Amino acid sequence: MDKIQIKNLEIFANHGVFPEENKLGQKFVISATLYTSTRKAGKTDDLTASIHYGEVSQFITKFVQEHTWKLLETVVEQLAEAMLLQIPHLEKVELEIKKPWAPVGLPLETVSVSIERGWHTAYIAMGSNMGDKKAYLDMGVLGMQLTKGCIVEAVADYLATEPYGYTEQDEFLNSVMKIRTILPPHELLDRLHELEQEANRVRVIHWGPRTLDLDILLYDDLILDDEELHIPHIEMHKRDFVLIPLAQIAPWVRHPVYNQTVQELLDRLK
Ligand code: PH2
Ligand code: MG
Ligand code: MG
Repeated sequence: MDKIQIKNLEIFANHGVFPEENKLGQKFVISATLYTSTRKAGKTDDLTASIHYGEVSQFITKFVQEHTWKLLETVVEQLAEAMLLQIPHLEKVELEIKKPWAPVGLPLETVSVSIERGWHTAYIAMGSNMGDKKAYLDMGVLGMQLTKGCIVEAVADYLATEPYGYTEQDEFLNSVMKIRTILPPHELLDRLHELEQEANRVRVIHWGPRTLDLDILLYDDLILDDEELHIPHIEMHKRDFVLIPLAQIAPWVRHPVYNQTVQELLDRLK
């Protein structure tokens, strides 16, 4: 992706673990790489189609001066989040913060912390088979819309489906939403669990009746497997109640393990 770079922006601020650092202040040096498509601005010569590096430099300076944190880690984490939330067209940012006067008492040049943060695209499956099912799916969508760092970009039509797996239960209402998020996978999962709790979900039988079930299907083209999370969702290619709504909003999206599009997976299941 194209990038715009700001190198070695000097800012006098008060971050540090020692109280003297907070009181006296010192020099911080920040470099930022802004990932964005410069194509449109490059063809039209229109600054509003790109990112104004002057304004970003002002933004960084103001932000770093108006807070006081102990750790460089916190400064760059908070700064990256604020930049991604507030700067239009910014897809990803790399930040480095250096402290040339770090009170280490040894002849070093600088200490620094560097991170990379960005926006991701995820698809979330929704299911409900208790109470006012439509209202529960609506709660899932609204809950995501109200989550900081999450934007709901599309919601598939709600679909009534027969229970799959454990069949002695009421029929489901299912859907899938497409979101943009700056949350990493496990933080997104925690947020989905909170929304399930807010919908009064009680886990009784595995795969049993539920007010609201929210599952991560895909997260960019990430493949991740650990105790808590499997991405892509392990069963998604076998479930028409997932593939039908997903194919409505993202037929061309490719499953990173099976290397087939959602439409191909659905056609194969039929
Ligand atoms: N979810 C399950 C198990 N079975 N069947 C349908 N039709 N829809 C679901 O969302 C569903 C299911 C476990 O998450
Ligand atoms: Mg599920
Ligand atoms: Mg679930």
